[in-house]
Amino acid sequence: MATHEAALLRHEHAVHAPAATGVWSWITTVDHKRIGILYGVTALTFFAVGGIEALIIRLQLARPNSTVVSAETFNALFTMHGTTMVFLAIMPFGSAFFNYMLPLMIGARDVAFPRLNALSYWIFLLGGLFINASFLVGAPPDGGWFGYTSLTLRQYSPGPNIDFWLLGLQILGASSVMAGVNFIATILNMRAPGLTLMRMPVFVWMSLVVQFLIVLAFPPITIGLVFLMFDRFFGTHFYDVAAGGNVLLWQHLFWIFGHPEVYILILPAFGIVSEVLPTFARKPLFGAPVVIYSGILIGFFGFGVWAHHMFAAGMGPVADAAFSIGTMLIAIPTGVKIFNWLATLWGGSIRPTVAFHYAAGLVALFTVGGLSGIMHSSPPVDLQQTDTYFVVAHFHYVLIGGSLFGLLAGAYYWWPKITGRFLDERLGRVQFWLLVAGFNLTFFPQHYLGAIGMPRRIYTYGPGRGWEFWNLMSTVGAFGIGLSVLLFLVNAARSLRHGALAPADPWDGRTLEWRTSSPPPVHNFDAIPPVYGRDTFWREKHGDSRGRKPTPLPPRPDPHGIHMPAPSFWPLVTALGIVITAAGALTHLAVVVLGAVVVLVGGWAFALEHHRNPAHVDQVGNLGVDHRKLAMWTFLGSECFFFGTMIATYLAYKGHDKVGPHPHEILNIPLTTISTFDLLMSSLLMVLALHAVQRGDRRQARMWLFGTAFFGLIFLGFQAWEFTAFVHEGLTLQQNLFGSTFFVLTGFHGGHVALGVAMLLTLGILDLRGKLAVQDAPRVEVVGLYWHFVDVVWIVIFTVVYLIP
Ligand code: HAS
Ligand code: CU
Repeated sequence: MATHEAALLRHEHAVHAPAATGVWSWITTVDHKRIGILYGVTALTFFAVGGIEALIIRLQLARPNSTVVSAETFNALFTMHGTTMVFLAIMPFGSAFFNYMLPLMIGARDVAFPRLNALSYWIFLLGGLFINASFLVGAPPDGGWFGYTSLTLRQYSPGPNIDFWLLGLQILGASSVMAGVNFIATILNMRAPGLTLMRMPVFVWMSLVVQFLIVLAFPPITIGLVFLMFDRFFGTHFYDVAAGGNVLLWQHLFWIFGHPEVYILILPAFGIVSEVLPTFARKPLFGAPVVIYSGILIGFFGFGVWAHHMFAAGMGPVADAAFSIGTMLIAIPTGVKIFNWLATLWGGSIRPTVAFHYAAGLVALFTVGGLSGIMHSSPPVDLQQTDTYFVVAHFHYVLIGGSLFGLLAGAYYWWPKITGRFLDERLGRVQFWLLVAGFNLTFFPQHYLGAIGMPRRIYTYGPGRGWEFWNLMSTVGAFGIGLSVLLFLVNAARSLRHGALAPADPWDGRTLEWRTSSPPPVHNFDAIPPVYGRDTFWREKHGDSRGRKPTPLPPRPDPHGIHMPAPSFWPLVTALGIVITAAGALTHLAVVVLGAVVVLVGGWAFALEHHRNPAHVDQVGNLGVDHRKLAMWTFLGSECFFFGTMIATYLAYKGHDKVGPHPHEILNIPLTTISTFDLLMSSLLMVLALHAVQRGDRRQARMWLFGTAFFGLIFLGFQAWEFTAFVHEGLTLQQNLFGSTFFVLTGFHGGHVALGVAMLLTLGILDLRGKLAVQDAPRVEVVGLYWHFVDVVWIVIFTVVYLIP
């Protein structure tokens, strides 16, 4: 143990080393605060891009028969506007606050996996640039942010436009899931002493719910995109009606993601409002536990209502009724929050700062959008409203009036903490009212336009339908929004130079981030402040409802001293590899191979570096488990949804083939039984390997680790053999639905086995180099968890595909 810690000290930055500066320090940073700033700046930049797209859309629609842009360009504009705003602006704007604030608010020094955190950021940035690079080659995505098939299939969208979109979204999804796993481990496991779950600030809670939504909702859309990719690149039939496919499959997969996504977009804002309103009303949040529970409920219900986006698709009365009721139920936990916020304001002594204005603005404007959502929840009403501007009005009220207002409240609230300077309150107030005016002028008339029949996604309209005036007003309002955003940028730039200096606790705050300097030091807190109730900091300053002040507990110094992780450029290299691979898919196979090599090298360096340089001396956190195990469990939850979606598709398509060969004609059950047995045995070897590492028996550890990998390779050999045999018998990816679903499902499983083998070999090599000691057992355990999981998935696949006739 002693040598292990000495190694740590050698490789990690001493805390009081001066913070590095310059571009290189930002490229290699693993500091959650810097990564948060990177997310924020990137989100603002993409927000400006999406905003310019919106203004061109509004210019085109300002007058009838306008020719500002062509119909094709218009399609690209609304597609890229929606995609950019959702994935590249609002979501990462939330990530900026997760990154910067969550560790501070729970009294941690960083996130659980700082390097993984950097990797998430670089993948996000490069993925966003990748999608936008489509403009440079004149092929921007143009199938809508929802990318409905069949329109997005190769026959109807032959160019690379949709390819940019579907590859870009997969890249962004990977980034989000990694970040989600990281934050779940951080929040659950790295809380300050005494910070029990129910004492966590509501922003932390809402962020936690969001991370679960991300980890569980991204797999279905990823599968949808994988199917689309295979249909477009390899001629499979997932969305091919002529081959027996179902055109609604895409809509289901997209909206199973899409609806939780809207709560991913709104819950961070709800969390921010729950911090800002109590602070500026000088009262505790009314019914804080209820606000937390209702956030969790929104997360749960959010998974059960997706088909309200499909009422017009003809799902039948039973499905319509079920999804309609589910959708209406969501109003209850949401309404609970609204009333709790109002009750918080009731009788408070309010300080109307700009942050407060934005929070209060959310309460009013989000409710308008929420209520129109409830109107769509009734199928007959929705049939009138769907695909009209009424829906456009709905989602801009919730997204701007809700998400953006909440995020701006957070920006004004936390700016002094992040920069050490205040934003100008006077300018902020002008900016606020301009946004309120511009926003309502833009979107309130769209309710009316939709109600009198103006469809969404049309590039122009003829005169004389009564649409001219309100469209013009809407465009005027949009420029008001643009001006307001510009004023925010001016305010930010001025503050960075001349803003008044902010103290540690400028707003008389209640949560832990206000206990450290503004901006905080690299290591966040000199000593982690203890917590003994909700709003501890506030009660220390002002006493409880009877004015009794608790005696502050002394902060507990870190038992091992403070160690911060060292910077690394491997995250950027790995992310580059991913994007090179995607670029290869659009150009040349050689580029794909190059990208894959870069990913492998980056990932490999990442793994070895991680071994030399663990971020935390003590990785066992509040839940009593190692961070890495917690993260792996979370990831496997995500994987369950991944494989679950694929297996469900296989079942849904079973027996729908128009041409043979059929499964029972060619599946070789005896052979697969043997390979299944082989994989099961490998799990046994994995158990032996772990025990050997835990005992410190290096010889045995090596034997069982390589043995497990070897059994995995045998399984892959069987699979390769089986695939070749099928191709000989006439079953290919392109042959029929069975071919498409079979090869993609078992192929992805095989890919997982291959990844597992790679991890096992890495462990084996570490062992050979004498770097797999007893205290590294959790690493082996984590790989073991993955390995067993992949085996269990195979049992399910074997049963479903081979055994059930
Ligand atoms: Fe939505 C479409 C229903 C919340 C975003 N939504 C969209 C789209 C987006 C979006 C982007 O049922 C368009 C996607 C596309 O491109 O096609 N939405 C709801 C409902 C809620 C809701 C019921 N949406 C959001 C949030 C979003 C968002 C949050 C992002 C941030 N939405 C729909 C439906 C569609 C839809 C259909 C499909 C339309 C179509 O045809 O395409 C709820 O979460 C809202 C709950 C909030 C409130 C306000 C506060 C509650 C109070 C309590 C009392 C009120 C009660 C209701 C009890 C309700 C104050 C009484 C009922 C009355 C009518 C008075
Ligand atoms: Cu929805």
